[in-house]
Amino acid sequence: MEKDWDGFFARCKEVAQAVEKMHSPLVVNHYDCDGLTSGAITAAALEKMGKKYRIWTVRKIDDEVVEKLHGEKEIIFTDLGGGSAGVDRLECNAVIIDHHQTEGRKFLQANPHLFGFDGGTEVSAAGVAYCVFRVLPEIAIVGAWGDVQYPFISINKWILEQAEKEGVARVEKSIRLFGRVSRPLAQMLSFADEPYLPGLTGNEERCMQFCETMGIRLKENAGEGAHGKPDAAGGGGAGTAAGNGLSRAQGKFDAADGKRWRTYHMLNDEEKRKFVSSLAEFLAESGYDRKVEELVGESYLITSRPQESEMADAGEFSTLLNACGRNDQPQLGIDVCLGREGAYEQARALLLLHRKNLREGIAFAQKETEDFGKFLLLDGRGVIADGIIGVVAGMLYSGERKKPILAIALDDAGMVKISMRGTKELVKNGLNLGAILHEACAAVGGLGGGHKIAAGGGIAPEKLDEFLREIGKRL
Ligand SMILES: [Mn+2]
Repeated sequence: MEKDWDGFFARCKEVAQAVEKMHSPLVVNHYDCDGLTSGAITAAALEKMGKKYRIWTVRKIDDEVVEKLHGEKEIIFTDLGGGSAGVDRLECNAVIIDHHQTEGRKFLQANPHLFGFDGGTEVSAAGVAYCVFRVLPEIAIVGAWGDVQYPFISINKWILEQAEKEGVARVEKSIRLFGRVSRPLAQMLSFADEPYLPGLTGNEERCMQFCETMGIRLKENAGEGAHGKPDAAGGGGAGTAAGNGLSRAQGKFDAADGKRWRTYHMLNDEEKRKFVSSLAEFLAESGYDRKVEELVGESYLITSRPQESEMADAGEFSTLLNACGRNDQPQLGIDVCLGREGAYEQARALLLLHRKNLREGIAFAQKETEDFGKFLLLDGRGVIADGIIGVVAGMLYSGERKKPILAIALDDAGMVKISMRGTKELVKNGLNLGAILHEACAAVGGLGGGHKIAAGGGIAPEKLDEFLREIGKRL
């Protein structure tokens, strides 16, 4: 199918007009980063229209959720609904803003798949919500990052251009390590796992030496530096295991001398260049066979938010929101997107807890993941929370694997939650996890679906063996 830009935007406009006619809709959104951001964009639009609204964040659309929605008069679904036949049973005025694979529903739906675009790579639900409502483009960028859609192409790129025009975001070629904004330089290096830095990852002492050798200062006086104002983010005290002062600092002040640890984001342009080229050189000398280009990539800076908080970088902002959604505090994440007072500080505290849970989950996964022939199996039942099992599977899953990974956990109701992750390479060779999981779950009376590269579902615990056979048959 040809990409139909005009058709897509015309549909978005239709959805906006339908929402304008609503009186006090219920927004039903998904609980991940893209779900929270698409919900927040919708909420901001409704506030601008002066409408009353409520938000209900859910993990998936199942019979129970559909049952609870009976009696609602007006519903706006975001980041879900497009793939759920159950939605068609509702008798109400509803619109769907989604980017998951869909064959269309009985309700009016803005979805890139209906117009020849790939919702897995070209636009997220937050992006579709922006195309509908035209507010908070920078939040749409965060949503797309959360759904791993970088580097931006197609509709995502168009949204980025709108954000740049409004002066709320900026693209930068930057080092591709997590923590550019929130971690002290040496800690950013020592925590690097994608790409893994031989000789540096896991060795904070050596990372500090590395920075000192190239003449980049690790600390500066408060008030100094690129952004020139004291840290707006508030308290430190993050704590990785027992480490030294640096580990506990998390981009904040060192209690010993009152100076502040510098982050990559605080370096000037010349220092940034030096940092990247020295790192490339160091890795070449240690026999690292990857290309230097892999160390740098596009990052998306959110210029409308405090520059020394996680919110300054789309990647770190999305991690902050995932921490909210996956720890049962979706409203907090939405409040952060909407810039509500005090929300960021609370979200950051949750993020620290979330990181601890992830570290423990990954440590377990590294030991316990089994090879099941056609796929890898991570059985996290009773150990890893269902809210983070997909993230753990994704983080564990470096791009070089030859097989998809299937991770399972138990939800509150004792059902088995399933997360599958593939690689771009596997998808290029024809893998469609969304379709496979949809079929295999349906074969055992469960529900599943999603994207080609990442999908999820749920089944009854006694059906697990049968389900694993169904998956094996289809891979
Ligand atoms: Mn999404």
